[in-house]
Amino acid sequence: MEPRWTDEPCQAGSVRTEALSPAFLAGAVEAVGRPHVLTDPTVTAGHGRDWTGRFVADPVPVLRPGSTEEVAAVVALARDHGVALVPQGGNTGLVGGGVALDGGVVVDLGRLDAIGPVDALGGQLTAGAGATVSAVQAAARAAGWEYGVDWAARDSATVGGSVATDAGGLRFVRHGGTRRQLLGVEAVLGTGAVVSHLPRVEKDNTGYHLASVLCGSEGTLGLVTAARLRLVRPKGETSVALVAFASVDALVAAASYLRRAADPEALELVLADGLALTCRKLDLAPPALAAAPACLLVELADGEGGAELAGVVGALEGVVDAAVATDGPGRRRLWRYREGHTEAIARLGPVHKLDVTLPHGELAAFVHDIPGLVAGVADTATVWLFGHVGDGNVHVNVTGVAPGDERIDDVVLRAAVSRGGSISAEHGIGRAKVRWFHLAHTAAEIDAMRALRRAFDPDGICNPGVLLPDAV
Ligand code: 2HG
Ligand code: ZN
Repeated sequence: MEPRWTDEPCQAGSVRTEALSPAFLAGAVEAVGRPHVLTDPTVTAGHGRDWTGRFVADPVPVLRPGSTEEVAAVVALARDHGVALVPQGGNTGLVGGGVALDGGVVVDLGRLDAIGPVDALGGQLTAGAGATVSAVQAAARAAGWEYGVDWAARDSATVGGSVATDAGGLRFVRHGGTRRQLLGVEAVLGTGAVVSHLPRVEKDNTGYHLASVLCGSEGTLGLVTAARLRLVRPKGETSVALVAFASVDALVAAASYLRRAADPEALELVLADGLALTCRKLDLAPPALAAAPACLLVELADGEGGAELAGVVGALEGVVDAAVATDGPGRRRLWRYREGHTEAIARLGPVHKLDVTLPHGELAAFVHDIPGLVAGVADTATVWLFGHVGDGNVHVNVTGVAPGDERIDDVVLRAAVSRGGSISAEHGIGRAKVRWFHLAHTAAEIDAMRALRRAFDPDGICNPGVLLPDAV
């Protein structure tokens, strides 16, 4: 099914209106309790729009289960009535995967926000799907550990969403993404079965790792209700540098050198235009740096109050200037230039977000080519590039074009693939990239995924229209 874009009128009588039937709603009230069945469009509107502003759904009921048993009751009800379930956490998704564009109901898992005790010896905890990433980080820190996954939406984004999309984030270069932290999950599958494997042991190779299968499945196999997460050692004192480079090529070479020669906590790319926009839109004083086309943000464990990082930066080639911060406020100020990009760009209107990864050797050429390639298909477009250079992950944001203008997506995704890259690094496929999924996998792989989906969700109620090209 084609996504409906914000500039297209809504069709009356869209699919799966059974969700609005009195019998379904009465069942929903029985399953989760009357206060947790939201049907007033003024209340549910926020659940129908994701962070791109590009995917906007007609209002649908929102169900708010408060336990795994209630989620199971919702799945049973949905199977009986043939109603699609769209799981939602903090609704910070960027690919239209968490909004009910094709109707059905939204299942808001925010009430499942309990965080269990930290196993302080083993470095693990169990978090409900609705726990925010920042709440997990705080619980880990309070017990002398750290959670290895982090990104700007940490206060809204949830564990469930992070598992569903295999979210990557700002620390991937150091700790990997969500899948690498995931020891086990509890979930209600589309079959209605509750699977709960939340092991207290780190090494556990007992057969299929269902947690890995569900991780990145974007709600198409079932609804994740809790996750057992591995914690990492605290990063201790760090210093942050914003390093201005004479060219993107020099910056990419420096990032590669730093991955080999140091142990960076983060390696992030910002370009001059994105930096200027972020300062303008968020009212930030620009960094005290000489003008340069590109900056690398480096965070490094630094027991010497900045001296270690200064030494490392001093060894890099192509550096024009650098600002180093060693205290909390200074570090946060430098990070804001990078983390503020999404918010600043959102103020320009709906955004095409293409979250691609490139082999490291192709990254600089890709960054050079993209503005010209996009201008070739839409001369009103403005391209914003930033991202996790340490992982080869560039966020291509395009503004100034219609939300439904897929020529933009097409040219960017094909450019990434033609250079050996991936069409999705960390945001997922959602509805936004279904059309290009075949660029990422062979027909045999897609068939295997479809078979898996049929086994987990025989009635096709789990986030239909998302991830795989055809309906199951
Ligand atoms: C980030 O790295 C997020 O800040 C969002 O993945 C990227 O807004 C985006 O395109
Ligand atoms: Zn990112």
